[in-house]
Amino acid sequence: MPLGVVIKGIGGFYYIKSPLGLIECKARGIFRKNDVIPLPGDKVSFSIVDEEKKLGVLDKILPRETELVRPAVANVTQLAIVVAIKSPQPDCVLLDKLLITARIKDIEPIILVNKIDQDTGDECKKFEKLYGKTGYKIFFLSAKQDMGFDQLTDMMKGQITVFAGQSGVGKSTILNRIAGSSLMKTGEVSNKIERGKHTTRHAELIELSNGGFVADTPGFSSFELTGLELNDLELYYPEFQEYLNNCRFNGCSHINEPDCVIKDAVLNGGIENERYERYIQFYNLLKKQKANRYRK
Ligand SMILES: Nc1nc2c(ncn2[C@@H]2O[C@H](COP(=O)(O)OP(=O)(O)OP(=O)(O)O)[C@@H](O)[C@H]2O)c(=O)[nH]1
Ligand SMILES: [Mg+2]
Ligand SMILES: [Zn+2]
Repeated sequence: MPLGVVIKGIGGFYYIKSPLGLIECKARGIFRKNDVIPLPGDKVSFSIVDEEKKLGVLDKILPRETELVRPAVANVTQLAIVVAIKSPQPDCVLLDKLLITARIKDIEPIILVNKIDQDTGDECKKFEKLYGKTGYKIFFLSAKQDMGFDQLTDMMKGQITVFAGQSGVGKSTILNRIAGSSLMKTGEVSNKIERGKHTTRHAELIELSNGGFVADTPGFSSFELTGLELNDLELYYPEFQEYLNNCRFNGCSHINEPDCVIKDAVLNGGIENERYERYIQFYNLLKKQKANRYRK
């Protein structure tokens, strides 16, 4: 049975990119019966029904390695979190939540700082200082002036990358620039799916000429941190790791306890104060969530 990757699902049809071309498939009834919905990014096996018209039936979904809920995409390997350097002002609460969420789901985050053409002072430097210690890859871009794209496009190679972030930061503009030349080459996809006719409520993977897949998402402003235990929050801060386990108290929350190496590191500049402040904010939020869970 041939194998392929679901690019998009719409109205009960699934478009599967495969060595045989783009195949339009219906899913077998068993999926609906079991309440399983094939997602973009799913690796699947299918059977050909009409070779000429490239029609088939989606038979089986291979086990998912990762699963994002919003957007609903399977097997995402990379989350590109986009902020604008100045307008709109970076929402670092959202950024930090997205960084944590990516790691919870075993997806590698990268940070894209867009609109650097609007940096009139030292905003980029400030951002670099604030997030450099996380060790996450940071790309400084201007989608408008086509700056910073060679390296970024290389990062998409062999990955399934989802773009996320606030509204208006330039996600779609960046994606169009990255996909630009390859959008032509994937004309096969555009004709068949009639790109643009449907509003993008459903995620769609776009294939790049270097073999990577990318997906856009509409901007959003906030979401709840879930899927982690209160005491594990510290594990999602890469710059905390070298200090952990050296506090006086086991299970130190790094907030009010004495002899806390995390607090020391914040004072000594080993950890950025702003990142730490948001850690406290998230810690308290998770604590409240936990209390509410027990009350119910
Ligand atoms: N100055 C400047 N403007 C940019 C740049 N990139 C995008 N823009 C502009 O920013 C605005 C928003 O860009 P979009 O690509 O629509 O932003 P988005 O993140 O997709 O927004 P949503 O789809 O609402 O989430 C548009 O007017 C773009 O032209 C840039 O590098 N510099
Ligand atoms: Mg957009
Ligand atoms: Zn501590």
